[in-house]
Amino acid sequence: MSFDPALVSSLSLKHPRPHNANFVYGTAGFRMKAELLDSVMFRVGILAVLRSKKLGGKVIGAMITASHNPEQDNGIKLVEPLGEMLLQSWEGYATRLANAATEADLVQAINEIIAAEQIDFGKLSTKANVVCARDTRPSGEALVAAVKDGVAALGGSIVDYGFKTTPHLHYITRCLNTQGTPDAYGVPTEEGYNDKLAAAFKTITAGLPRLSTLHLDAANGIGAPAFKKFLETIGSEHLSVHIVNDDIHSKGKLNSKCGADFVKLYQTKPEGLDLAPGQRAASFDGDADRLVYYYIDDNGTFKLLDGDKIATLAAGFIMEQVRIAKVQIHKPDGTKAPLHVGLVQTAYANGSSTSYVKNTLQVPVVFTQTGVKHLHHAAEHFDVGVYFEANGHGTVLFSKEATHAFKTTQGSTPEEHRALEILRALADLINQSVGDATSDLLMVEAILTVKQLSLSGWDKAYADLPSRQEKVLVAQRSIFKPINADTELAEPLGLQDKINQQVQKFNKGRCFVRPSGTEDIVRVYAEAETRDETETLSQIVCGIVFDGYGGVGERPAKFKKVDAAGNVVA
Ligand code: 16G
Ligand code: MG
Repeated sequence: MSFDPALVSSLSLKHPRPHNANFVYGTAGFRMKAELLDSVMFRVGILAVLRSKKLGGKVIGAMITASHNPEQDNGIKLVEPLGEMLLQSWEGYATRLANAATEADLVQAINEIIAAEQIDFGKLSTKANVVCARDTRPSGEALVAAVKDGVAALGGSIVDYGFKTTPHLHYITRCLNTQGTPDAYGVPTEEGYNDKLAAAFKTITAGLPRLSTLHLDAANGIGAPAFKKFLETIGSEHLSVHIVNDDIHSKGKLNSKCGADFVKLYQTKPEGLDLAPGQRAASFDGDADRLVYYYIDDNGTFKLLDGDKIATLAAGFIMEQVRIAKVQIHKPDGTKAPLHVGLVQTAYANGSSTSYVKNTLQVPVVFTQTGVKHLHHAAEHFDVGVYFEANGHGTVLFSKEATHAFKTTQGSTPEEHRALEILRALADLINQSVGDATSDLLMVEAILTVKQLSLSGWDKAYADLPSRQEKVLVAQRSIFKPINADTELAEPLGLQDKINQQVQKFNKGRCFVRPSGTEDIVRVYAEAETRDETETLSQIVCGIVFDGYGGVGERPAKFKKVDAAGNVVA
């Protein structure tokens, strides 16, 4: 026997599994009401050890957060050695461990994983290493203790980094695993992170006139203290940010009527922020991995600059610098080739942004399923892979060849030197391991500073099509089977035809239905040429789903009714 089943059992008894619970490791790990999570945390601790052992003792991250969810929720996700999300083929093991019904079944599940993955558990040289951190949720402390017990149950070691943003933990994990190698990513501390980003930001913006103050809504979450520390590091002469919604101590404030998710969903400014026309503002979500910008225009209209706008700003700017610097990739056969720039979006990307990227920027667009891991992997296929979800989660990935080319290209004019300097600094400024609100904010501020661009100036690139997102409560969301990067449904049979029949009645109409991976609902996204058309399309499809596919609870009056021929009757 390669581990001590008695130890696993005795520690597991301290973290009993709730009866009748069914846990699924979903898009963003386990996420639910915090009171249900104790046993899950313990078992994820076990899984982290197994993953580390499988990878020869590499450090695995465990982040305890429920992101933009309300304060009573919590969750956990594991981080791979280079900062990516847990390998998808291991998600099933997470689910298996979490649902093991008894201590004996848990021990059996561990043995199954060891066998399936051929983990040499007894090998003493591969000590398992785990690092963990948590956001500001009050439930976090006890849940961290449960993770530690899980790690201890299999004899692994764990270092607790305390309160950190999700991107901090991804960064730290990557730094720890690359220390002392040619791919060394940085000093594995929050201070190391702040120093690295501050230096890169200063390089890009040196000598340029400063932008006006940015008002930052930190969602009353971990982003508030984290960004304050960053501002102390960089100094107010380099960056002027005024943080609001920074109350991490009062109960119930986290993500409540504030934060990136709230602003994106309701297309309105958060509570706690007085926004005057012309002022610049941005929001983080509760664990500081999402970012959206916004402002009030001269007509008093709220204008959102979401993940699509951030992606297009970044892609356009990087392409411009690459062009100026005349950077080329050195191929293994000795020839040179232009950098391959690409953009990754999901079905939630506004149709206007996709047209702008394809037609104006002339950059190829790839669509993936919702969920950062899918976008991240697709972006890895480019030399410069820009990926963002419309909700503000994303980053830019540079291939090894691209970073090498930035470093080795010798510019011959001052313009070329400057563009190369910017590209090198961008590769440091942009978090390569995961979408990161702090790093993304600095990237946007740096680009806007170089271009001396206002938010309305940035916004002019293209006009969003009106869009609408609705939730429909259904009895069983698992009957909805999305295909084609979530843009269509294979099942329930016939539903997609009904949606298509409606969509073609609307100018620039687009609509899709997908089951949420984080909430027990189905989401309906609609887009059309005008706000009224968008609204109508949305309510028709919501009605079709609710009436024909298991809607539960009170039927929202705004949902429209259609007859068998697809005509709206009410
Ligand atoms: C999670 C995902 C996010 C995705 C969202 C979709 C990560 C780290 N986060 O928050 O990328 O947009 O889920 O939620 O993967 P939904 O399935 O409820 O629409
Ligand atoms: Mg988040």
